[in-house]
Amino acid sequence: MPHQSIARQFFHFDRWLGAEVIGNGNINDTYRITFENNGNVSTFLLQRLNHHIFLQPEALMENIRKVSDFLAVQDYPLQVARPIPTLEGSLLHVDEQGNYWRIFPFIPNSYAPEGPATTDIAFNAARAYGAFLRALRHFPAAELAETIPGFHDTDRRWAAFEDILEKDPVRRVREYAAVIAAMPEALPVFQKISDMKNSGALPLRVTHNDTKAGNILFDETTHQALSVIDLDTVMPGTVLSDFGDMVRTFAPDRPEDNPEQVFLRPDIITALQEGFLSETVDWLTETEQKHLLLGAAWITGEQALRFLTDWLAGDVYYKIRYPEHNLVRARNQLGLFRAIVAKYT
Ligand code: GN1
Ligand code: MG
Repeated sequence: MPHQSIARQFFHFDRWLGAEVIGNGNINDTYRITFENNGNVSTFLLQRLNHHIFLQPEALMENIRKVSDFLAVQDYPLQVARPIPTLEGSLLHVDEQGNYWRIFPFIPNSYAPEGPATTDIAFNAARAYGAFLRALRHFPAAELAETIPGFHDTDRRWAAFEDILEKDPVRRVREYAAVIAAMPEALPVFQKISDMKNSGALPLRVTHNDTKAGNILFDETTHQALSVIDLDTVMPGTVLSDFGDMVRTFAPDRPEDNPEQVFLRPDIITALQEGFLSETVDWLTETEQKHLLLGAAWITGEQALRFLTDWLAGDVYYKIRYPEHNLVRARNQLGLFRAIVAKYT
């Protein structure tokens, strides 16, 4: 019973009631665990942090601790799921295999809107992510470790792509030449973003960096946003990518791994803009506000590049559920990228 013995590093309890897999993250493994103590049943979220991707688990947890503590004393309308320490006071338990485990409170009666959401949900999600950024705008960014160096640096990601093309470790380059040939379509967008970052036109702020639809919890009954979750990549960045990842995941009419052609839903984009700006219009610069949709093109092109790179690398980063999963994702994101560029840039 590995999950039980891990849970016992964090809590004393009389009776173990079980663990079940929840969510569909591409990186970490997440379980809902339940146990009973003195007749009371408790539920928590247990997660194995992927330390092959997050190379400094302790620094990552320190980031989450600092950000959660900070949010707790801000005028911030959402719940904060603060990590729960082990009985020894550490935010991580390392098991005998060298896996890193952590526990968060479980937010009951909630759901994450994976798959096409309504305009109401999109508006509320964008407002919640906006409130998150607003609450963090005076957080001392220098106190945060970079949990994945160059996470949204497309110059670096492009170099990694070229490196894989050259090494061709699983011999996929020749067969997939057509999709590879489409990738440079994203370069002008990447270049614009890099230029704006380098010239200082985009202020460096504390951002979430993974603002997908699945990282926000809604109340099952009221359908109001409850909590922004997954703080693993909170670090200095630009708000363009946070707005962009919302467009990438809320606006399409199908999920990122659907093999059919993707269509954009313009009413969702409008709802995202309205929700986001309702929390940010008074403190974002004009340049930031003007380029939010360039952020959508950027982050979608980057996601296509990341999936394609992983496909060509032999599926070493994202979890896959079938052999061509990363290829399907890459094609889907390329289609979405084209749709965004055609209509919004
Ligand atoms: C990963 O694991 P998850 O679903 O939270 C990835 C994001 C991608 C996303 C694509 C650390 O997020 O950057 O946008 O998959 N997280 C990391 O679905 O790489
Ligand atoms: Mg994540």
